[in-house]
Amino acid sequence: MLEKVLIANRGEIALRILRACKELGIKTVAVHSKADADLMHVRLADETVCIGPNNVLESYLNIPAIISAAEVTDSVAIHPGYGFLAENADFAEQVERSGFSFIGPSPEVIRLMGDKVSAIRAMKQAGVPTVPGSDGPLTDDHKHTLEIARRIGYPVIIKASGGGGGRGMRVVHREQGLLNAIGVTRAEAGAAFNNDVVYLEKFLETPRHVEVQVLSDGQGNAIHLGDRDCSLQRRHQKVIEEAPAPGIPEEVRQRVFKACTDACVDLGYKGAGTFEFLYQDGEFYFIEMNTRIQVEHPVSEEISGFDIIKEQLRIANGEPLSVKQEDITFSGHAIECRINAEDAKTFMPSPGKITQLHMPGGNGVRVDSHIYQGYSVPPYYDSMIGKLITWGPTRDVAMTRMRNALDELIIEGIRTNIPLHKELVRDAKFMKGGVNIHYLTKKLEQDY
Ligand code: MV4
Repeated sequence: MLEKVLIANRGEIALRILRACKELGIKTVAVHSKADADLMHVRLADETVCIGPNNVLESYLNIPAIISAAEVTDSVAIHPGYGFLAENADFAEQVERSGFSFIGPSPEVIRLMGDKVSAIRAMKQAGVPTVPGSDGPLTDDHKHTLEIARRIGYPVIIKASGGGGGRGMRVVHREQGLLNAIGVTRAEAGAAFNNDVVYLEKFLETPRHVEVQVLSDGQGNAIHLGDRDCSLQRRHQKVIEEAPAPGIPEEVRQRVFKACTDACVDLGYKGAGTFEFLYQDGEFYFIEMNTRIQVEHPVSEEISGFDIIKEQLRIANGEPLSVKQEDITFSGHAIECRINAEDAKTFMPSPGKITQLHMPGGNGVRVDSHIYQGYSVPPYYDSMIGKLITWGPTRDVAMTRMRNALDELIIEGIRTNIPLHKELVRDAKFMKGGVNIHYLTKKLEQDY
């Protein structure tokens, strides 16, 4: 097995990776900013290195500092977690050039998927269903562009190839607005991503966000761990996720799962990955692929009984997948509430000291969190302080367990979004299942 892994992240995911390493007998190195010396995983790691000041640019995004830390500790591999450098192809390349394993796909595949035009082209080629669109960059042939949009039909959406995750997009409802919207999106994309390539898709008005978790060993084997519904979101920040996605016909799901695993084999994909789809009117449409572990991976683990992070570590060690698809059996339903240190109504961050803490428990309850009583949530980083995950044999039981677990959860000293979650798990339409990506925004504009 890998001898020693450097965890290039912080918070709950750093602790999650540390736990997986410990289960596999791998030594751990925690790297942290000045403000993060008292993180839980830093206490538990075999070795720790302070890589810089509070500012993320000088710490968690500081590539030379992270690689130096790997060198001085004799680490053999680096796990990037999510966010920060997780999908930075240049980082993956420098990690490998310095003689360490990057726990994730090759720099080439990260780069391919980071460019949305090339990602969509590769997926379409591999047989994954995509959104009707320009199938490539828009050119300065305006007449041709107008023809493409007219063929697809309005509304259309202009997207930056270097964007993703909701950055660099513009919806166009009529032909009169198209060319101007393309110009503006192109200029913004050039400034934001140093890449002014834009493309066009049919704009789907009421889709759900459904994604497929995959694992592949880069040796011709790929499996899926089913789907997740992440439609409950606000400003591209997911709030509650669940697995499986409710109410999708079994043949449709199995068809998209097969397309995803086939695409992994096609790409020579290595590691964990997520295919993001929009799902509307019974059809899946690929939009992006994430080449990292995701925040919401626990709901897939809960319905499959499979540890995704441990498998990432085995794959990085050069092992073939430890299971075949037939060995994975799906059972029941899982829901995840992201717990944030923020005001439940204004969404303003609320850093500070946690003075009282009580974690819920019992059958089917999982808490992935690094917080403890007396811990101070620093103001410099993402406000997510943990995830509450429940499993049940049915969606109703998982939902009931989530209501009960949220009622047991006590965090004092800071404001949290727990009151919002308590409201959402009692919302009749959410409880029914299958709400679309606009549901939460609309609900927040009205009551609550
Ligand atoms: C879309 C779309 C509708 N039609 N593409 C936003 C994030 C990025 N991953 C893609 N996004 C969207 N692409 C077409 N052709 C609507 C969105 C979208 C969205 C997607 C998933 C989750 C939340 C969203 C919120 C607003 C818009």
